[in-house]
Amino acid sequence: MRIVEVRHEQLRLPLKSPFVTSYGVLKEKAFDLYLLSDEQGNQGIGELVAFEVPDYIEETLANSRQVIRDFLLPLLSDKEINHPSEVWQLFQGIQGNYMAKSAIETAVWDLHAKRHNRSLVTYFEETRQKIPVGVSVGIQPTIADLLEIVQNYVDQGYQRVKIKIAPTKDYEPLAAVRQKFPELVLMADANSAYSWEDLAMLERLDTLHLAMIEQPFHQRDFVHHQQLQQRLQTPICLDENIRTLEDVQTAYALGSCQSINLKIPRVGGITEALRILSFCKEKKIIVWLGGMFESGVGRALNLQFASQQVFQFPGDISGSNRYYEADIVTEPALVIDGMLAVPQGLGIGVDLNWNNIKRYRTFSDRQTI
Ligand code: OSB
Ligand code: MG
Repeated sequence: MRIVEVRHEQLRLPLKSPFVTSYGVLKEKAFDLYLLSDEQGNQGIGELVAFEVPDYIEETLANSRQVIRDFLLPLLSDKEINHPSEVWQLFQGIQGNYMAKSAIETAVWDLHAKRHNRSLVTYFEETRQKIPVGVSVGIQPTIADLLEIVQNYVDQGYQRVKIKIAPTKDYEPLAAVRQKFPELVLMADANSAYSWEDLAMLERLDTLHLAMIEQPFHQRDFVHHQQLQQRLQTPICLDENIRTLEDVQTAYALGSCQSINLKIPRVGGITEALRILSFCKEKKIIVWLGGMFESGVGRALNLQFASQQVFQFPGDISGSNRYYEADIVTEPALVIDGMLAVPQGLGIGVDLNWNNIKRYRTFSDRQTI
């Protein structure tokens, strides 16, 4: 198979409500789609999820676009690709830029599956048709607001609730949620907002029976996560620290965490995500699938990948209506009894809603490669 044409769509979807984390406020999600065509006219789609501001990790939407245009697409030009994992190999000479690589690599997986009349799940082991889902709740102005929002998600059937924390918005809101929902599978995500000086607060969180505490310290810091894990009963989960299998191996060797938030785009695509998954299985590391406010395209990909049995802990894949009024696929993901169904069609299993793409599009072009 050869990639002969690339269509690039830039979009901007308004969020239903602003999402507040320790690093900032998100009001709308800008993202791009890359539609790759082969010489037979089959088409695969990948979503570029990088944020406009380099606050979560260092990549931005603008620099990912540039890396895709100037370095990644030229590497595909005139190449015969027999299996999508070969793209991972082709991209090895380009350092970092995981989200850029993932946008293209996942499009090739979708394309390969469609070309061979397969659903993406057929490339994975031990898959399920429905997966249990969780939700990530941003920092709220008041504890009353937070309790109301959590109640709302619990009523909708979400099986796990993650709450964003930041200094001064941590123990009290979490304790209030725990008191009102004693049995809830509850966790906190700090997005790197703390340092070792905050040990006393983190030890107080340890009394709340949290399922895990996600990324308390800096995204390059394996050492203090290890020292913290030694002092806490609550499992530490790493998100921003993990870009490659080698990062997971480092965390495992040191004992920096007991759990990994795996995001396909943060590790450069499906091939690397599969390598990480098999290491986690072997070492019995709790692994769950995170999210990046994906549109229906990235969400469909996440659903295909999360269909694997190894994902027992409900991740951050929520119903489309948790994020957006309207989505850009014809059948947006809908939570029923705390579960999302894995789309059944070929490839990632969803079709684009072109009316909505036109409505939210900010730029579009196509090139032959
Ligand atoms: O830290 O997991 C995170 C969203 C964007 C960037 C980073 C994170 C998140 C979330 C929400 O927590 C995940 C989602 O619901 O898509
Ligand atoms: Mg996180």
